Amino acid sequence: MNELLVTIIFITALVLGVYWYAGYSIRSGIAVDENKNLIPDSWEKNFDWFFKGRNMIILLLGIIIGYALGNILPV
Ligand SMILES: [Ca+2]
Repeated sequence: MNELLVTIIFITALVLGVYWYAGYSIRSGIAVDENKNLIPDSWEKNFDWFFKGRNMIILLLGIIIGYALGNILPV
């Protein structure tokens, strides 16, 4: 169970890192964002769902972490 939690936290950090990098790359001019929707245009074609579902994905990861913690920590 502990390995599962570490894996989930790692995945969450990775996902948040990608969201952060998307914003960072636009602000710093590494990526082009012609339509100003804060998604690098080169990512939009393939990873549109990843940004559209952003709130849902973060919520889901939070629930999974909470659930895993609830199973690990003694009550
Ligand atoms: Ca864009």
